[in-house]
Amino acid sequence: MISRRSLMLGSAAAGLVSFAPSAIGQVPAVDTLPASAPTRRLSLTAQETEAKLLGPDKPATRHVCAYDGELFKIVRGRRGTRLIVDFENRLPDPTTVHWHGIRVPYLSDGVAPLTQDVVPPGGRFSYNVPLPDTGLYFFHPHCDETGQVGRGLFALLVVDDEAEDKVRFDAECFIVVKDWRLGDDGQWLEMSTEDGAANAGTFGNVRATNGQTTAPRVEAPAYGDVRVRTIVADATRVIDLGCDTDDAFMLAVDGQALPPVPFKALPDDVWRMGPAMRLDMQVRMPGPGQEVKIYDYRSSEPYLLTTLVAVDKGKHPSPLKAKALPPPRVPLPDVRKAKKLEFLIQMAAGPTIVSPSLPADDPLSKALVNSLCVGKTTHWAISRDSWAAGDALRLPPPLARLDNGASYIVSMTNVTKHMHPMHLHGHVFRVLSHSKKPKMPQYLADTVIVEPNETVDIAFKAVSGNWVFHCHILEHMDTGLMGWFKVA
Ligand SMILES: [Cu+2]
Repeated sequence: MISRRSLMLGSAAAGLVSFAPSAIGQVPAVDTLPASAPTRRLSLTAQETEAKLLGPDKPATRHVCAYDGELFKIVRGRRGTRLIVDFENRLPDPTTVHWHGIRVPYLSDGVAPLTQDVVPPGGRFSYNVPLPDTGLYFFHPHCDETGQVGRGLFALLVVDDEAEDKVRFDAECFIVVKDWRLGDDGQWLEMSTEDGAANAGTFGNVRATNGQTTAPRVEAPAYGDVRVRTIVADATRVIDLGCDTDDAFMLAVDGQALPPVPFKALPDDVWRMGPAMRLDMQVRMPGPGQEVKIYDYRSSEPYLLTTLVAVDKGKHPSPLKAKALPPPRVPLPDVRKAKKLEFLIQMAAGPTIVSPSLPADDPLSKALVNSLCVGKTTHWAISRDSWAAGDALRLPPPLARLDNGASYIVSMTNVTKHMHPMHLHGHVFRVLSHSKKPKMPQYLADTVIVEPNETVDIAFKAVSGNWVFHCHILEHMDTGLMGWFKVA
């Protein structure tokens, strides 16, 4: 398989496309752990493999992408430790690694060209990944993300710590929502379509949980409490997560604990999750032989994600009690002193897109994005500015220049017909309000859905770095729905 990108990489290597992140203007990088923090070295490769994605008796799929050749890999680390990740790209295409939701120094954020150049085939890059916060995270490429994540390139990163260990669960269960785009012959279909990119995204035609086309059945102790940890790793799909028992609580959003919320207290008894969003929940198991079913209720027919099967492990019925996780340790914004920035999420309107002009000596006015990591066309914009795409390879100016340590409210209004899960790199933000959902609990997150005709306000304490802010429906990002903040 020779892709457009590998052909283009030939030109890049020949110097026809040249760009170094240094031209953007580097700012001080902030490390979120002390230099004395214990360090663990981790080798990581991105590589191709084969897998039977359609089922055991169906043809195997070639050119599956996976870290260390292992689909749905789970990496676990202790809070307060630092991972030094020696990454090697064994794919035939350039790539990078982005540590989603982890507060890394921005030079390890994995965004070409803002924080690093692409890692070419055969290339290496060392990432400094401090783990200052517990929770469920993941990592994935930030170059040709639609194609590479679409073919399986991501892994879960679970950060545990002693305070959390004390909140004992009887079992832990992971639900990874990730569909495939495959023909009957088991080979990949085109990951992106023009129609999808300009609308809700291109959906997978084979639904799967943890890579399996039939919902996993997971045994758990009868009368026990299961920690169910769900992530939407799909590029497109938005789910309404819920279950068929009232004995369930929401414990953490995007890894950040909140006071437990009973599912039955949520609007429609579900939690809406778009691409990249995570949820930790507690489910109380019924008696031996009985089941709890976890569904995506957004499908026309509820789609079964996982069945928990209660097995007798000698536990007896006990009063239901929510298991609160230790509170988050992320820096919180001072909302009263925060400066408010307002943005529109909109369709790109071709020639009407204008960028504020920059002084001619500003390096940004010359900065070009490496064409390897951008989409073919532009459909979307943030306040009239689109990320580079197609032949328009100029890096847009920052959405705003922010001060390190200052608090900001970012108010996003979605004037499109589609929802957009917006992700801010390098920060965990407080979700202040959803204009269409006044009864939402208070929570922290790194990705938040903005519904059509909705305004969502988030607040955060800015950390020095060049940080992108984008829609996590990957085709929307590839076709313009990305901007960046310069924090210095
Ligand atoms: Cu979007």
